Amino acid sequence: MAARKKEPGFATLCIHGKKHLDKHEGEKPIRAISTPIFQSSTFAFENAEHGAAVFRGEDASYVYTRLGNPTQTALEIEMAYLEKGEAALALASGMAAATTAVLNCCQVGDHIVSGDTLYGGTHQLFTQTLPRMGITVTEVPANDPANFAKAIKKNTKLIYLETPANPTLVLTDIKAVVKIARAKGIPVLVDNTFCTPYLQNPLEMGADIVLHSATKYIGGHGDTVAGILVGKADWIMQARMEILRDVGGCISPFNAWLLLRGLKTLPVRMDRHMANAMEVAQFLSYHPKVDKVIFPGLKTHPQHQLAASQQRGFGGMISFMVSGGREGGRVVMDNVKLCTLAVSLGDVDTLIEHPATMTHSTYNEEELLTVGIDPAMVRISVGLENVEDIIADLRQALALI
Ligand code: LCS
Repeated sequence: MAARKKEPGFATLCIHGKKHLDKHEGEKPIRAISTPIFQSSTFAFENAEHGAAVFRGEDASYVYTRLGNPTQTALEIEMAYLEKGEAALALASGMAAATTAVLNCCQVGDHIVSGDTLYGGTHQLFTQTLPRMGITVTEVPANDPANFAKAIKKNTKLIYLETPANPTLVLTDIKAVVKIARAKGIPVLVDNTFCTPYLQNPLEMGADIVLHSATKYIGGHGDTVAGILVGKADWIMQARMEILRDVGGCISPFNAWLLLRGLKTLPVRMDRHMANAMEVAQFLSYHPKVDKVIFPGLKTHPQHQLAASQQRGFGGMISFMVSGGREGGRVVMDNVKLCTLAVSLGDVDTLIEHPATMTHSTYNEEELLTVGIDPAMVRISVGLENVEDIIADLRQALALI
């Protein structure tokens, strides 16, 4: 019997990709090791009939970078492959990806059910902007799948999950929610930003759409803003040819290239983020000035078992509450020297921020308390520095409380 061809490992795929778009017609054959940046807004037609055929949809040649560009395509092929989906669409930001996904699923009069802890920008989209367009959203505690079942209405057209959620690190049991949604024919979207495809593949668990703020771990170096959607080929085609075409949130070729470069080191970076985060979480959990540490890798996390079974690792994000409440948190954030006080996450640098007044200031006081974003909560995106240096920095800042 012929041996089954073994799939290359994740790290190999991140570096070598599924397809290389690096062969050019030139004076000499070229095989670049890095995908070229096609820094071109438009693409020439061979003749008038060729152009007309492209616009009739009979020829798939590149037309215009808002609709597609070879560097974007290389990224989309790679992301679809890593997320085990049929196709992907690269966009200008994670929020462009969220808006594109919602508009591709819903119209006026439709309804979405989502978890109640989301990135603050997504919460604002759901509670302010979409209702103005006649799309309503019910946000429910995401740790119990039954809450999603209860909130579904006749006009529900999308279930939107963020797991682990920003910044409370609440997990949602993807398979359980998919089961509920399937019975009603409702698509499930999972924002996989915190895990990346290295740690979690929601499509393999039955979800229909994966979303990334690629600004974070995919890019990984704090130098670009971008978003990705992965899903069925026809859904992605509609998102590109209707929503992206009309709303216009396309990614630049250069940013697509930065993400391709970021992907090459994704597994190596994630391993180090996770190892560092585990040590930082342990340090914090034994520190006398720290009241509570939220990290899915700690046994004290109420969903530690779900994290261990649903994910292939616990990620690099930690939230913690220091004694002295909000003022204690302020002392830490104002006195760190190595860690940078900044929003965003998933960068090589360790970033520290205050969700209640920064990333999640779109939640009002009551909502913050309901969803568990304590005013004393400090969020840390553990970077790739030597972990002893990160810990020493936090130790000296905590000593000032
Ligand atoms: N989804 C998640 C889970 C996020 O954390 C973010 C941004 C987005 C979507 C939106 O992506 P963007 O448009 O920024 O690429 N989260 C941020 C954060 O926690 N700090 O700054 C941005």
